[in-house]
Amino acid sequence: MKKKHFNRIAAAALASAMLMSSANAVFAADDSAATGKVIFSFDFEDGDVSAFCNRGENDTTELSAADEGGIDGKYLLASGRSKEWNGPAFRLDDKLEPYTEYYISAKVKGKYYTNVTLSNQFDNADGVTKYNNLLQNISQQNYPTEDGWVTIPPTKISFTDEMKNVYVYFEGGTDDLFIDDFTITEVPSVEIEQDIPGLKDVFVNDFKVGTALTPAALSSKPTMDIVEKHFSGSITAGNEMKPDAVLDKAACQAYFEETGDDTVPQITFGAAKPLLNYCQKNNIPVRIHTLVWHSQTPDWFFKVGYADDGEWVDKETMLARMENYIKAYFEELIKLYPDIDFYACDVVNEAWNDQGAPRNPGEQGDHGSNNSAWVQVFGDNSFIEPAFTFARKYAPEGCKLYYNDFNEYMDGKLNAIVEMATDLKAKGVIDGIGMQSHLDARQSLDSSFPSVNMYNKALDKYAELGLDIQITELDATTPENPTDADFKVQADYYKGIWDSIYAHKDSISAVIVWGVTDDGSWRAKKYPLLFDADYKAKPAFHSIIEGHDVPISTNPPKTTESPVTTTTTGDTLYGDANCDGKVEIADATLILQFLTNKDEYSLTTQGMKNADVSGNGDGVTAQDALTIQQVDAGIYKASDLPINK
Ligand code: 9MR
Repeated sequence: MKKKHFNRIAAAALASAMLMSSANAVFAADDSAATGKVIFSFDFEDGDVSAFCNRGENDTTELSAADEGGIDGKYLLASGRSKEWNGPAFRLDDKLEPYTEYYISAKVKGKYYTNVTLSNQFDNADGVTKYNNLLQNISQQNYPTEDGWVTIPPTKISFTDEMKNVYVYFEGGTDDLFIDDFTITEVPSVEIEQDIPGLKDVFVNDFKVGTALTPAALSSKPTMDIVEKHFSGSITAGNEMKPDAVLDKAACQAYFEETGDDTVPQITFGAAKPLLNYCQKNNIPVRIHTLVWHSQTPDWFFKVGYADDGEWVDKETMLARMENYIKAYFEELIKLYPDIDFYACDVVNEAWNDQGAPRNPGEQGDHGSNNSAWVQVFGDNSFIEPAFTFARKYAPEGCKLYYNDFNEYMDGKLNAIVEMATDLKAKGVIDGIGMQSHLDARQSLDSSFPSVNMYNKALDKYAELGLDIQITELDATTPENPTDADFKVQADYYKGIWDSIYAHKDSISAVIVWGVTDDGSWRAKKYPLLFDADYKAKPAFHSIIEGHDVPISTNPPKTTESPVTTTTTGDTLYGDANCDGKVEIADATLILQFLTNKDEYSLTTQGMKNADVSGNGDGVTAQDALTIQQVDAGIYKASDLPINK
């Protein structure tokens, strides 16, 4: 990479011009089909490491450009690291665009035993600093090396506009780290299919069609294009509105210490905010998932003093905690998002086992554990009714209340749900049943489970209750390593299930598919969704709309973001250095290329005029390229050009 032409060009041209980033980062002109356009590339040959920093006051890392032991000239040396978490770090949100996917790649060298992690740090919407690992176990053992230099494969990163102080950093061990060829490229954008109808539009007169999302999806444009076109009837937060995401342990304990009252749980929607902001902005109704569940609910919630090692509280205390939790949950949602249509809420989730009995008492344990701390404290499933009663009391108007479960077609569970729902209906506290519908398409339609017939019978039973039904988490797996034939069975199975849903449409108000593309599913290995990892509609998608009227999409086909255009003065389109009628990054690139190598790159006379956007009248300079880049970054409007007239 070091030898590539673009690096030298840009390094030279930008040495005086890169005000936007604090360093002479390389704003490159390379367009590679595999990894996308190069946005920054540092080879450190100019000795400048100022774009990198350590991780704050307590990080002892010192950064310098060194050349002893490098692959090819200089590199970034991170020395004096006294803690595993010490940097180096590189800030992203002041240089890159939110909602855009980038690849980070680099070469790293440590000791032969060093295990590096590429991590990400950011402040969330509540100003709380969060961390996550992008790539772990980067070591000489695990990745190809040249003389001990480990080549990190392009690793995806993206962020939303609510995330501030977004950094990527290298951590691991306390030895010196060497970094070279640190490169950021833009993941090539993908257009979703426009010649298929929006799923939500096909069934617009029948039921809402929606999906589940986690915040990471928000920064994937093609994913969100699919959401907008097909699933914008309803959004469920995949994890962020569950008790473990909402309950704030430190705040619970602090409140208890301050007041002596341990029945007023403290909550936060920090994790859900990016999703809820998206729904608010796009006017998308939200399903709340979920209030009372045995899983993804911390044990300390049920313990004296909210302490991990505390005793279980008594039933009375837990009832008070439950009421105050549900009250705070709804009050906070209404306060934060008065405009969102919270139209449905899973009040209680998965309380009955397949045989129709309560779960076992006990701590939560591993995922999939049958234990329930609710049963531990209440002795049985008698926590269900108060949960609904409190939800009815505090839920916003129009928010329907559901009992939600999987394997909802198994006889034992089905009967228990019907009995419970009949009672709750008589008490006026339940509105519907959520059928999760995590289904399995197998080798043949006959061996798929549940059979379409079994599923259809369950729908009949729930419909007979006179309550609403929502299909809340639909997915249907293929076998592992599926063949085309398996995808065909999956399509036929989906059609059978969907037709059965459609036949009950008078009792069904929403159908939610549990995820957007197969690779993002919780059962990714078995390709259970309607869109593949390349954002293409699968046979299953086509099968479920077959036979239905296909409306003209209410969303006009979306194209990639329209390039910025400027006002013109005579024939001059300021910023349009390459005279293609648009002002975009390519114009800045051409200016830099032109400045560094006029033999290879030229500007037309009109291009020269168009390019002179900064300090207008002083000819074409690197400052002009920077100004166009700043337009692209939203710092200036295109209509502001030329600046400094
Ligand atoms: O989709 C969720 C996945 O990201 C979590 O790892 C998992 C952990 O419990 O929960 C998944 O969602 C579950 C939902 O909340 C309830 N029904 C089963 C879903 C799949 O496990």
